[in-house]
Parts: sequence; C-alpha cells; structure tokens
Amino acid sequence: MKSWWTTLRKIAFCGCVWGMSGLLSLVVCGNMAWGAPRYTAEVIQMLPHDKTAFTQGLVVHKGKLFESTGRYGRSSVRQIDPITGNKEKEYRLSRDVFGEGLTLYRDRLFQLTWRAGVVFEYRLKDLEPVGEWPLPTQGWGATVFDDMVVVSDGSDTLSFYDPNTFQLMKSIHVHDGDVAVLELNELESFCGYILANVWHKNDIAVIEPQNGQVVAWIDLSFLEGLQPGRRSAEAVLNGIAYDQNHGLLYVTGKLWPQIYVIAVDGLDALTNNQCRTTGNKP
Ligand SMILES: [Ca+2]
Repeated sequence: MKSWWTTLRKIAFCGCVWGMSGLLSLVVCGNMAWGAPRYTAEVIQMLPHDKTAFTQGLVVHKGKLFESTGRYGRSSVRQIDPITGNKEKEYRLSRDVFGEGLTLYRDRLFQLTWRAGVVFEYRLKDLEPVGEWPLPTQGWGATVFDDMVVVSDGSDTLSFYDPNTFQLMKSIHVHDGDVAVLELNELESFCGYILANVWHKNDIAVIEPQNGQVVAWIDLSFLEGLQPGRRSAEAVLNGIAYDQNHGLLYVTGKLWPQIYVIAVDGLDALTNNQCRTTGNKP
C-alpha cells in the first residue's frame, strides 16, 4: 500500500513540476530514483564461515562473533571464533521456530523469529535462554540504536523497542529520496547510522535513523564473484557486524563459506573518521 502511495505521490509531483517546466521535471524526477551516493568496498580479510548456516543476524563482541541462523529445524544462536570459524557455544531452537535477526544489549542477546511473534532473550555468557517477548510483526533484522532494539519486518519500516519492556517507542520509514526502500533485512549500528541489508540485493543501505533517509549505498556486488560453486537462490548477502574498538566491519551471507572483513572509505569519511572500517589505531 505504502509503495503505491509513494508512486502516486511521485507521479503527481512530477506532473506538477512538468507543468511549470519540462526541463526541470526531468531533473527533479531523475533525482527521485535511488540516488544516494554509492560507496565501493574492498576485502581486507577473509574468514571461514559455516556454509550450512542460513545467516539471519551477525554481532561482534569482544573478539567473538554471535550469529543467528534460520530455517525450520535448523535455527540456532551461536558463538563463533572468527579466526577458525568454530562454533564455541550453540543453542538450537525448536523445530517449529524460524530464527531471524540478532542483537546485543548489555549482557543480553535478543533473537527475533520470523513468524512466531516472539523475541527470545539469552544470557550472553552461555547463551542460556532467559526470557521471551511478544513481537507484533514479522521479525527480519535487529540491532541496537540509542538504547532501543531496532527491528525490521520485511517492509520499509524500522521499529524501535524498549529493551526492558519491549514496548514500541517509535518507528521510521526508510527511503532514498522519495522512494521507499522495502524488504529491509539484517541491521547493524554504525556510528550514528543504521546499516541494512536489503533482501536479495548486494547493496547495504546507510540510513539516517532520525528521518529514515538513505544517505549512501555500499555496493557489495563484487562479493558474488568471490563465492565459489553453485549456491541456492536464497544464498544472499545477509549479515553485518561492526567492531568499533578495532575498526572492523564484517559481512557475510546465507550459506556463504566466508565472512569478509571489508573497508569502505566513503563510510569512514561520512563519520569524519570517527568510526573507521580500515582499522583503528590503539
Ligand atoms: Ca548485525
């Protein structure tokens, strides 16, 4: 519904401007396509990844990766050594639940579920389940921003929840110019911005959380050429984790055999180098 409304608004606005000036109309309408700047990236390290892991969420904390995997009967939350790729701890979900986004708030991990209407809470140190919260939407991706758990649900909406009560605090709609960005998936906070995978796309949106504006795209289409062998059509980019202490940005995908540490110069410049993806000097 929202995308139709956006399209109608776009047509109406362009028509109005056309009436004033045909040339101006072309300029204005052209800018209404996805027009945010596109950043390129380079791989600075390749790490092993369980190629059977249907990655739905990725978090880094104190040198360990935490991952949520999906699919019925194969969903889990796990702690991983990033260098070896070995699972150090794992909690498996019941067969009727499809795991989704994962995020860390203080010493608690929150894991979304796709359609079960529940968020699972775990103790960070041993991945023991310690609570459940109702979720009124589908669960896709999660991160923490400004002391709130941010949830994507497959639309252009990001919903912000209080991590102590799971009450909805606010929501925003994500857009590039006047165009809604739908199917937002796995999320990550980055120095005042929210990074979001878009389902079945090789681009990561860089979102201004105050107004939902996409300020840039990180083009990771080159990673597809680095994936050896045949893959499932669902083996798409979906996994972002940022270690601010070490300046490392991790990305991976569903069923991908690798996790990539990538550097994005444009992203560093966007934050005036307050947050870097090329390593922070101690
Ligand atoms: Ca993440």
